[in-house]
Amino acid sequence: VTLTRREDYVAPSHWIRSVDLTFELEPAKTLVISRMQVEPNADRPGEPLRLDGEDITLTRVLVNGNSVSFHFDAGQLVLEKLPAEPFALEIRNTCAPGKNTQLSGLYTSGGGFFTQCEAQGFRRITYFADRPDVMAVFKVTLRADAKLYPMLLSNGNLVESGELPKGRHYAVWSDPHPKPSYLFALVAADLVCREQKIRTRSGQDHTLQVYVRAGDLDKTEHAMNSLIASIAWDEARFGLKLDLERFMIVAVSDFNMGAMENKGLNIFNTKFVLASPATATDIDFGNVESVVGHEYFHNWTGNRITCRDWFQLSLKEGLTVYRDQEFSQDMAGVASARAVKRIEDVRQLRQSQYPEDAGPMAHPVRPDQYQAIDNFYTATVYDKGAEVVRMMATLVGRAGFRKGMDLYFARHDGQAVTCDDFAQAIADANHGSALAERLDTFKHWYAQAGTPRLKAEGSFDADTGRYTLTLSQHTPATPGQPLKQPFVIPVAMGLLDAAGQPITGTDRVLVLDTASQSWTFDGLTAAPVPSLLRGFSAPVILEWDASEAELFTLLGHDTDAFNRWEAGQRLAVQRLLAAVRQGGDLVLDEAFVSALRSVLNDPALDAAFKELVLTLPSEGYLAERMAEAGEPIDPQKIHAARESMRAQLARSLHADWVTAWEQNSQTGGYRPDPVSCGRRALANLALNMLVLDGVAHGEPLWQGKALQRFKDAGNMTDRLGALAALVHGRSSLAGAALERFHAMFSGEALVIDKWFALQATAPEQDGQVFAQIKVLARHPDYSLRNPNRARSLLLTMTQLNPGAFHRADGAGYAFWADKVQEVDGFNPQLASRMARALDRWRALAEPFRSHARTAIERIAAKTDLSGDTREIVTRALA
Ligand code: B3K
Ligand code: ZN
Repeated sequence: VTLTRREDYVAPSHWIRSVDLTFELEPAKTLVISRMQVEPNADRPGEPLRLDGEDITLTRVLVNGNSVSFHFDAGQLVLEKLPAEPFALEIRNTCAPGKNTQLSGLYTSGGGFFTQCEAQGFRRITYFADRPDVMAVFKVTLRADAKLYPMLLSNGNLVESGELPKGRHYAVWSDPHPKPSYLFALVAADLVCREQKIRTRSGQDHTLQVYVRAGDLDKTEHAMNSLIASIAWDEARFGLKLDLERFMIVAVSDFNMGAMENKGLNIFNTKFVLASPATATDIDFGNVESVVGHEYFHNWTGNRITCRDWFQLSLKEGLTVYRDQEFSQDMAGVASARAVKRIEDVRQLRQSQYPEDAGPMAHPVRPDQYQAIDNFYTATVYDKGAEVVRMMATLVGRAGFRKGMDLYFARHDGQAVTCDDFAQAIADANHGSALAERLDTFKHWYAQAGTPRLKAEGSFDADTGRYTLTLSQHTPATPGQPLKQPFVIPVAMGLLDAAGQPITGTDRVLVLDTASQSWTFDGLTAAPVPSLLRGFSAPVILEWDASEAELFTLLGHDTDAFNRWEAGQRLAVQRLLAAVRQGGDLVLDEAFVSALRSVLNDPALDAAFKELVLTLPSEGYLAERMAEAGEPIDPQKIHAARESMRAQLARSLHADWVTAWEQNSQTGGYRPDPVSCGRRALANLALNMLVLDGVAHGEPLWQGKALQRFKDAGNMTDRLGALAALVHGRSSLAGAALERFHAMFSGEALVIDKWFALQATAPEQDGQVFAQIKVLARHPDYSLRNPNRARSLLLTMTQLNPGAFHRADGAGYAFWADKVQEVDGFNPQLASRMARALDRWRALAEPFRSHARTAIERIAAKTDLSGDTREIVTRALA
């Protein structure tokens, strides 16, 4: 096991200035010829050239046309006694794309060839200095059977194409922009394309193309529109223009993650390209827009300016997530829709990043070491990284952030740089700002893992009319980092009076940069209600002993939509955890119910926001809250308490759910805009509650209505929502509806994924859901080989259905361990992702904890376990 350390970074011994690649494409054996112009690094004269290679067969090495001696060391090809002047290096090797089940490097999917090179897939194609600080100009010749692979694509511009003997053809592509090897891509497949010519604001002409399989063309309009919108947005908001004549997106159904930003040739998981009203939900439409945006925005933040080394991954990922979040907010438009998107992003951060930061995989946004870099494409690097960028933007203001970005590009365009370079540019463009004044302290966000606890205490002195707010911070130890320095925490806040009205002049952004600090507010006539951390201005855990009255005031009146939602969640969490602790029944109080009723019936609020407020905190979120309080997590007690609260809200708000359904269930012709998406979401929640209540009380009315809705639905959001109401409500009508759904969409892989996932999220009762998941794992349509399908059942269960996964008999863990072992045999990246499911095992109560340890140990005992999965289980058991 080798550990790579950030502090060991050294510049490369040689630069590779250009690469001319020729591929003779065959599934069983592809020949690769690589002709490189190599230049010794003047700072490291006389050093050997070490080239990375993995699972490929070397056939020839020529330096300036002559054969040379070489040897292998630690998996690298080592060339010694090389010329001191620039030289030509030619390498020939073969690889076997048809046998590449890892989906990293060059592989086949659905009869075509596709690549995935980030982070270290290029070395599985040919020998190369496979590191992001080596940037070369690529020219690529593809040769393949013309019938089987009519489309031959690579990065940049098509310069030549034509016929070859024996039914083959070729294409030559040239990319003028120097790039690291991880941004290389090729596609050779039988695809069709939607094309659109555009002229941008600045008057440049471009050709945009979305390539898919023949039957999928009618599902590409939304991706194309999202791409056009992304191009316009980046130019308008950041002054960043498309620098290529042609920009292509290709969809592939076997893909380890979401999508990949290869220069000019983005390759996407079909899940984030294909969308039609009949097959995709509102959430899918939103995801397509944000992922298309994300990959497009990488063209500047990632491709034009890339990472010096993989420890700097958040340089491009944190920044690009921030950019795609802002894009989606701008697309949503009005303030209330922006707030909904912000709440969803924060919910995601807390659901996935907070547990990561509290568990064995905790690492800084800029990690210090790794065994397998693929394990560090994490919620911390992406989502917490985006929060770090967002805090910078808060500290320098919107215009200041734009100035900082401009300076970043002016300084570093065409370079491979570090997170320090980015932060420095933002600070240097904003002298005297709250960021520039404390940049070194701010950068602890890059270096220290763990979620800070922000404690807030207020006191009011009636004699002087002064309110004092004291903020203090503390960050728990994480693996390898026992002691933490204080962070710079921007706390957006304001004060409300007891009636919930904002107190003029109290809105501000406090900047806490020490262990503890106080602020005063004068001229008050009564104790105010503080609204703290508005818009979730920092990725911390706010420890604030709010009274029930304060929370009700915030829920009912705060001007900040995020904190209104947050107050509702806190009220729910307090009740749920009290029930878990007492082990007794949960009896909902009228105050809480009527506060939720007011939100549900408030004509001034958006449906989307109502749906968020009325959705209870997830079981995973509740588990983390228990762990934060130092209490062992009992997933079954949490599940029982939450189910009980859902049932009571279904009952006590029955009339209000009916109204919500009646007002929101007809949205007319399908459009995925924020208003109609919000209405569909609320209608689906209402239907879910009404069916739940109907089943509980033996009333068939709403089950029948749900079935009718399922049959009549004009779009997938309504159809799946109705089906979910039946399945999640355990209606006796669910089985037949599921069968019908399966038959309706048998040719639609992405919809069949939903069919598996829906059943994997059904609320557990007496082990029936887990039993059904095991049955589904043997369904003829189920397969671990396709990552989307594998995830639809397994990751859905482990991440979203704690009640089914965490069983007192440990059978859920044993099932998981079997599947992780199996997948590890052919796709280590997918296996190591799945292996993260029990990261938090130490926080579990008995008997879960002991069963979990046994299951992890069983995975660890597999002798030929991949390096990726080994890193995960070793850290879990450490
Ligand atoms: N940069 C890719 C992720 C690559 C993951 C490699 N294991 C997608 C993205 O973040 O845009
Ligand atoms: Zn990215």
